[in-house]
Amino acid sequence: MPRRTLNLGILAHVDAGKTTLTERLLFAAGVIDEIGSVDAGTTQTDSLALERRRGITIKSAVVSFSIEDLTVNLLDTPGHPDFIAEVERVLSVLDGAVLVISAVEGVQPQTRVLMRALRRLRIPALLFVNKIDRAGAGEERVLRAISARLSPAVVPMGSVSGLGTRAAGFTAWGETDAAARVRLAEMLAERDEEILAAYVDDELGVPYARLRRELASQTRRALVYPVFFGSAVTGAGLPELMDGLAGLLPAGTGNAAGPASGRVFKIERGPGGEKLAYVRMFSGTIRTRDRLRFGGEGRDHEGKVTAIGVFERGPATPRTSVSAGQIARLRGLDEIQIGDQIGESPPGAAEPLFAPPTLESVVAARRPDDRAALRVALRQLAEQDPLINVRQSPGELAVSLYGEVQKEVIEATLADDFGIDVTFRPTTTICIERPVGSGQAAEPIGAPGNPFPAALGLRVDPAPAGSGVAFRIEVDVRSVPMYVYKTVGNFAAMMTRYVTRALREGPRGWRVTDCAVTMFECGYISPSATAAHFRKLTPLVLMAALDQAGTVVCEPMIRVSLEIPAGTVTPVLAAVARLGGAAAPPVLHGDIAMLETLLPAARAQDLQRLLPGLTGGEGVAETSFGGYRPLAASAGRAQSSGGR
Ligand SMILES: Nc1nc2c(ncn2[C@@H]2O[C@H](COP(=O)(O)OP(=O)(O)OP(=O)(O)O)[C@@H](O)[C@H]2O)c(=O)[nH]1
Ligand SMILES: [Mg+2]
Repeated sequence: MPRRTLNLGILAHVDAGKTTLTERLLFAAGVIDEIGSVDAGTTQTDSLALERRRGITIKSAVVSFSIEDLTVNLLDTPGHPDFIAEVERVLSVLDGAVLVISAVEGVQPQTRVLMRALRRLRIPALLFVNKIDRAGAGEERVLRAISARLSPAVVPMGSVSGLGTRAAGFTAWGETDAAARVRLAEMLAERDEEILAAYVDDELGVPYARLRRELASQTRRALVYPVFFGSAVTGAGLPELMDGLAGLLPAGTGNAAGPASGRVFKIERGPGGEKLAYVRMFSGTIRTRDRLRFGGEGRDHEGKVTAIGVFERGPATPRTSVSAGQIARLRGLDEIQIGDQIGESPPGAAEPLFAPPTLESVVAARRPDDRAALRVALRQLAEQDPLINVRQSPGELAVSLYGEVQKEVIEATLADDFGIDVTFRPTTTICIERPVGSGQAAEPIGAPGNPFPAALGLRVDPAPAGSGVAFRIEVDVRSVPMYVYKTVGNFAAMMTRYVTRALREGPRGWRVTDCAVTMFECGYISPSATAAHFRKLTPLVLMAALDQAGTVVCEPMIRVSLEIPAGTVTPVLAAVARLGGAAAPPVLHGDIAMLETLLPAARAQDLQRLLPGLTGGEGVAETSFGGYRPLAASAGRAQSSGGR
């Protein structure tokens, strides 16, 4: 019988204990004989020198272990919000997750961000309340916060003894725990008619085995979330959590005979600088020496797999093939990048889950001789790191950023791995441009500005905020050079790619979005017109159309939800006003005040820096992306080449 595989993500707010829990699970499953520690820098995951030095996880990492006939591929993720893009990649390849919550700190801002993502993607998850051995740990308090702030559909799986001491333990409830059984039946009955009918007849009348089956079924459909308690340091609650992994989360064998399809969620360089791609297979089988098609937005490549390492027990083991459900590390695909799809598209191609990076910084080599090397190094980092988006403007290299910690990590990586010392300019905000009106332009064949044997006309219209770019073709198919593009679909795909590329930098120097681009004219002289002519015409025509439409520069906004002591409302509101935000009147819950405000991204960071001082360390800020807002003085036509 083929082994079942569970691809399991470990997610949490920073420092909740993901890496420590990973280590514990590997130990409990017999993969390692000694338990490493994050503080001593000796864990299996967190293997990068920089992670060990800082004691935080920066990159996701994969390790495997077995529970009977089940192989668990565990993906340890970073909790720091600067590395959220790393988590986003991992989410797209998971069968299930463990969301770790500290019993001391309780539900934290990032816990909510991650839970929202799990719910949106309908990823089944177990909640693990960690650190029950630490002074200040809570049980009921944490459960109440979980129900109120994460999901009301949670099922506690047992009770804690010795809370807040080294001897803290967790005991799972069983058939004879009447009160827990009634609560479980009640929760499950909300989503199952049969259980409801039986439960209404007799609270204890539903057979226990039936309840457990229904709990597994509802957990696998991400309708309810079982809650376990324990300690990754002492090992309390670990056997119960492992039973939960094997019994409550979905695991499959997949269709190994189907067409090959997978997704790349991590890229690494091997000791010789060769590229290693971590792929989760959704269907089919890949063998060594197979030629594979892979790519992402606007990229299409082919390459030969030269070696395969499959995750089965601990790190990757050399194998000749990898099949549906498994995770493998592939060698030989030189052009591959993070986020790429292999073969057929896997289900649910990605729409961004989290806010885009709103900050960027110009990076420069300290030694002028390193300039070219820096360009190469950043390109390599961008291939393996979903966070690093490099933008080149004349004479400058800018990287997009989520925050200052990420900046420090990039700086250290460039120094450690590439021997390049860099300086960063102060962080600035990444704006976008939106068209304010409609505009159109055309280059007929033979026009003074058009040296090509091809004609193109494009119109730009504003589209609703957040809608992105839509491209439409409104020309007769007979005006399309079929000898170049073979099919209309192909032509549309290539034109979409040219348009997307041209919109990366608008008249004011920012990415143009929230617009509809319509092609209303097309022509060619056969057989001299080629794809290159349409590619070169597109930015010329589009920029002319955008100049006519006029664009407005918009800055990213962050919604900040604050929970502060009621006594600190006045100074906090004053600070919000100074930073340019307006806040609705605060809502009081006892001695806690809740308020919400919308601030420009850079100002939101200032507020987070000020908050501890303003609230005696008691205030909590939760941030989410609040869309883009026009900069006051920027509407109208472009006057000069740049908005930066
Ligand atoms: N007392 C106690 N300490 C714990 C427990 N789990 C983790 N810790 C400690 O908490 C700190 C953070 O643990 P990590 O495992 O690095 O947390 P993490 O969630 O992986 O952190 P990031 O990956 O950086 O987000 C370390 O000092 C651990 O020793 C626990 O169950 N009990
Ligand atoms: Mg970690």
